[in-house]
Amino acid sequence: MSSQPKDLDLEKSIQPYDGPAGGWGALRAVAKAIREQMAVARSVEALQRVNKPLGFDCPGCAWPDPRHTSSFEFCENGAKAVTWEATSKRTTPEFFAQHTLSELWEWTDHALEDQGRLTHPMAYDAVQDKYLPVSWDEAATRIGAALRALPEPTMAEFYASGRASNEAAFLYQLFAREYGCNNFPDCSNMCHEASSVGLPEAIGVGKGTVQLEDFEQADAVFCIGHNPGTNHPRMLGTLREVSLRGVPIVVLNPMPERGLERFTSPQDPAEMLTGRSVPIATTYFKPKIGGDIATMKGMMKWLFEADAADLAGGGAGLLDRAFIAEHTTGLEALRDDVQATSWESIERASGLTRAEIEVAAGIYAAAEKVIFCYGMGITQHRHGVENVQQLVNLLLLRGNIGKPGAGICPLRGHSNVQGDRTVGITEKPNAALLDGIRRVYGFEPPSAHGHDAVAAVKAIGEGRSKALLCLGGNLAVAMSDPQATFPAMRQLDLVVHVATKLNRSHLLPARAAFLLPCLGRTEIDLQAAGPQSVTVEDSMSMVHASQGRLRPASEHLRSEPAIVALLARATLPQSKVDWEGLAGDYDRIRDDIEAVFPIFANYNERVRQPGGFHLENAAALRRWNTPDGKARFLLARGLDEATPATADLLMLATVRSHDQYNTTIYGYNDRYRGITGRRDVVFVNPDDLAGRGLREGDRIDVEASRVDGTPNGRAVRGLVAVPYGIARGSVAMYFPEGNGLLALDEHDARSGTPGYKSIPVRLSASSAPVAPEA
Ligand SMILES: Nc1nc2c(c(=O)[nH]1)N[C@H]1C(S)=C(S)[C@@H](COP(=O)(O)OP(=O)(O)OC[C@H]3O[C@@H](n4cnc5c(=O)[nH]c(N)nc54)[C@H](O)[C@@H]3O)O[C@H]1N2
Ligand SMILES: Nc1nc2c(c(=O)[nH]1)N[C@H]1C(S)=C(S)[C@@H](COP(=O)(O)OP(=O)(O)OC[C@H]3O[C@@H](n4cnc5c(=O)[nH]c(N)nc54)[C@H](O)[C@@H]3O)O[C@H]1N2
Ligand SMILES: [Mo]
Repeated sequence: MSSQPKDLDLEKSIQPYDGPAGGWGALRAVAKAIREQMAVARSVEALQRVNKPLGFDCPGCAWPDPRHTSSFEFCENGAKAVTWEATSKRTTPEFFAQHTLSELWEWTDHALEDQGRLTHPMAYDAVQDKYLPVSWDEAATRIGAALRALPEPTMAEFYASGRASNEAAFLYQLFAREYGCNNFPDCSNMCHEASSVGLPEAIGVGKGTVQLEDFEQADAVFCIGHNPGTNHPRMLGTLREVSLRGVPIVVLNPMPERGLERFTSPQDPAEMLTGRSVPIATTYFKPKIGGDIATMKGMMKWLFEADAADLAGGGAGLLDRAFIAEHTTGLEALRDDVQATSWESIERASGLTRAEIEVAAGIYAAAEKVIFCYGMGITQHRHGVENVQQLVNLLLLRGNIGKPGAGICPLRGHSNVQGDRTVGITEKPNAALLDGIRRVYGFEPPSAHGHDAVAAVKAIGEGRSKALLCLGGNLAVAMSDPQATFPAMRQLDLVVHVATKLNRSHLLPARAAFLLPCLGRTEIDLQAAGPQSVTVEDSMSMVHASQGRLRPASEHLRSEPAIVALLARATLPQSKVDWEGLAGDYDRIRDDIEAVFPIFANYNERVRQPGGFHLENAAALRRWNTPDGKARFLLARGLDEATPATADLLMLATVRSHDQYNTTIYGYNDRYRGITGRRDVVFVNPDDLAGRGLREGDRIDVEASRVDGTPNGRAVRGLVAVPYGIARGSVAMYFPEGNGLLALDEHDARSGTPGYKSIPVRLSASSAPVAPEA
């Protein structure tokens, strides 16, 4: 799987990292990525075009750009994402002729993708156990026939990963809906679904309410459960500015993350030459994994107490009473819940002391305008929705939503995951979406709710779904429970992958399997009407154009919109949609998006302005699209999802290394955490390690439990113990290696998000033999 190929010298592979984030280490890493992946000229051309007005949108993350007009903003992991896509390496029909799928299965995830870009449409041949070349037309004809042959359209699943453009995603959902189903498992179901469910209930929109400019006005910023040094590196530039203004940045994260501690900006020649760095966090608290509800309740408890004391002393109080009265409901129930929660239980569940929580709350209360940023450390829990809603509660108490310099800022993952949702990738279509489709296309879209990612994999496993189409991604590896997911995929009648590179999901063939290679963001997309741009929406609802400039990796590649249109035509001979016309001219797709979603008024015109345009966000304007028209304080019962039932249980989170993009493993280093050349590690607090009689470098077994402490039958064995400054009671290992610890039904009850960051585990000396040197 994705562990490094051979056993390594411990001392060389585990060494604390003393430097700042960014700096020369980042430049060296980019030089290495270029050297390994591509000709220098091609890479210079590619990197010069990233996030420019006439360039392409960086596939690295969804952090916005200062108006998309600045000169090249250096970002190590963005550069890695670009070179990985624009690589000179190719995965050709000759490659597939040489390797059976069973053989490729033994390769690492890194090695599979490192073969380079897919060049030809391929179809699986079960007799030879190989992918063989197929023409586009034949592939489409066979796929269309297989889809039409299903007894019910609801037996097909339409997966999407968040890199697809608005145009591709819109056509994809249109295809699925005209075909007759709402089964849209997508990567957000494993990512920010807790935000998509939790935020609308509280504030009426499922997105963040801040824009980049708000960071210039905020007077406190909280970074909760996200690691920008690795996952949103351009955000460090913003946080650096905030820090230089003397504004407090409070971090709540069980792990020390270097990017949140200090940063040397590669954009700043003086810092680069002198080696100076800018401190990021003014205060860094390390709650336990899963301790966020308790931390938020503790901060609210202090706030209510300090508010009462201030009122008693003749002050105006610390709550924003005018805002609360005019805009919210539910305050009394929240206050009762928080007051009924003891400090002792808050300390136990959060892993923080009362004094620490009071410091955090004091900084919060002293600031007029506060932004809360958060990531997977909040959402990927069994109580992800409640986590998100407690953050909102705390913000609402001081009117920190819908005013300049304040708000909630979920850090989205894939570069267009938010846009895909906006244009209709959802298993629960609302009336407006269905009306829009009816009005514009004249067919009756299905209204029954479809499957999210967990439900889709379950349906596949139980034989209720028989076809799976994947617009990008690596569903089988990204999903929890490979023991259940991998065999399920092999039972399908049809699987279709639209992809840029080979990954493990492609090696789980169904009765019929197709691998369809597509253009990437960096490449010229030529259609009937000429070269096309696509559009994407970033984490802050800015929509802008992206146009590739590189020669495509192969002449056989097609664009995602063109592939979706081809499959739709082959599947729906009576279609009411002019697929060919739409795919030939993306302006027409945008006209249709605008017709279905009025929020995109004047889409083509507005997206041609440099920097694009902002999609209106009602909550940011203090218009609350909730049933009672108010922002709502919402309760979370209890304090954390899984106070481990027995003392020997620890809580494990799976996290990303610095050298990966989700299931794409660029390499085996995790520079800021001091790991070189390996991924088979588990980060443990030194006291927790010693308490089990274990030491640095020991091989240990990680056995997973259900929340009640009974084993769930899943384990990862033989990991190397790394003593680390992580909160007590908490351990971390890498994703996807840790996915085997989590059963499919261990997810947030409300949003279906797998509990990737709340896995109760026991650690013990390993019984597994150490893998021999390769
Ligand atoms: N280079 C690179 N960029 C990426 C990605 C990538 O893989 N590589 N992935 C993209 C995607 S799809 C996404 S969703 C984002 C992910 O970006 P992040 O949200 O930063 O993702 P993670 O690495 O999963 O780490 C989350 C952080 O949560 C902390 N954490 C774990 N458990 C808890 C907890 O219980 N409470 C709190 N407060 N913190 C906790 C961890 O210590 C870690 O620092 O990044 C996007 N950008
Ligand atoms: N244990 C654990 N599991 C997790 C997570 C975690 O933190 N812990 N995080 C979850 C999260 S936040 C997410 S978002 C999911 C990610 O799940 P996915 O989005 O399904 O996975 P990726 O690894 O991003 O997909 C990588 C593949 O996308 C394809 N690809 C790349 N670029 C393009 C393109 O432009 N077009 C097309 N068609 N294909 C392309 C390539 O073939 C590549 O192999 O994983 C989730 N799984
Ligand atoms: Mo994500």
